[in-house]
Amino acid sequence: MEYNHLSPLGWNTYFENQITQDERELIVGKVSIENKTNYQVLAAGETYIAEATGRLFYMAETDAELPKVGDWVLMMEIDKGKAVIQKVLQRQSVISRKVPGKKLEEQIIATNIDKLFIVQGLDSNFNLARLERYLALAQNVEPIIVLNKADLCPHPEDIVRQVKERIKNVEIVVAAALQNQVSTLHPYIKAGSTIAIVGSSGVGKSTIINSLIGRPFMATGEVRELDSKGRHTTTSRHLMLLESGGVLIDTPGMRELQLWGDQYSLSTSFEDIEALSEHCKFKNCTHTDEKGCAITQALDEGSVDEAHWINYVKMIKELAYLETRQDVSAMLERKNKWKKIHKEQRELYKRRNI
Ligand SMILES: Nc1nc2c(ncn2[C@@H]2O[C@H](COP(=O)(O)OP(=O)(O)O)[C@@H](O)[C@H]2O)c(=O)[nH]1
Ligand SMILES: [Mg+2]
Ligand SMILES: [Zn+2]
Repeated sequence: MEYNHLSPLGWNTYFENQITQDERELIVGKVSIENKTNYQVLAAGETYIAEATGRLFYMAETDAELPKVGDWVLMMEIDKGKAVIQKVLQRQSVISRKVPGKKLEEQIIATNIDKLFIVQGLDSNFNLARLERYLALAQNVEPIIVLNKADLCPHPEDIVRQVKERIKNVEIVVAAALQNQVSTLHPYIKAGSTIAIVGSSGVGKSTIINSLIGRPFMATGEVRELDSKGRHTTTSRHLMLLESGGVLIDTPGMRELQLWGDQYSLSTSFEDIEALSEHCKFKNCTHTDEKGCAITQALDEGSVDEAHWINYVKMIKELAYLETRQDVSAMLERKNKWKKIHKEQRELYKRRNI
């Protein structure tokens, strides 16, 4: 099978190298929608409705191992436009959170992402602590903060300055999607590169996508889907290929974003604090009331923002709790091991500026 035609969807040698000789007969596709019982999969010039094989379900230790939007899968055609998914190729990146509620399980938001648009509204929705939390999603992925609804804010530049003071080294753009002012996003959208869009419900994710596509493609506004018991259901994620090149993934608004990861997830939002923590007297310092804590000292001196520190301590606690749970800790270890293997490759991609 020739794979070149898959490159607009983000196909590369990392995936191609995973295909064995025997598997070359199978159809390669990218999961674009996850429905309750099946998937929509984009392949060369054809869209399939596919189910996962029983074997795939049986072999999966956790839900995270089943096909997710963004995954490259190997399929066998069973009828015109119908297929069964036999294998999920190893992912290059994953963005995930803890499932809402008490259960300690990973919920995958999207896979094989290159960039992440983290959207907030420049209205009452704007919240720095929430931005820091969303940035923890961006593992192996380049985050871009998108401040939307600029039309509702008299001085967006003041807010941009506030963000820059607290979050270093992350790009920030301003948009007004309802007015079709999204050109600040264009430089990030490239053929063969996949961008997921995340943010709370109502910040304008779907409006941004419609404006980028140039027509009303996604439903916008108050689209709250309720199941028969009146609970909010997870609306499916949508992956779409832009005519101009580039792949976008719309994700349902998240009411709560609980972390799924290890301390490594905090390095983007809290680079400054993590650097200081190397000077704490105790290795296991909690940065709250220990003597010789470099962070609380910086706090006293006013060189670290108090709200920034409070959010850091809160998120560290949340992650530490996950790591004390043995079953979870094993899963995180697997995620981590995989992360190390691909770190080098990611750096290569960054240099190539994909
Ligand atoms: N004033 C203003 N409203 C916007 C803008 N972008 C989106 N909206 C509105 O915000 C509401 C939620 O937008 P939607 O795209 O559905 O948000 P989503 O839940 O993040 O997908 C809709 O009523 C949009 O018309 C914007 O730039 N300015
Ligand atoms: Mg939406
Ligand atoms: Zn400390």
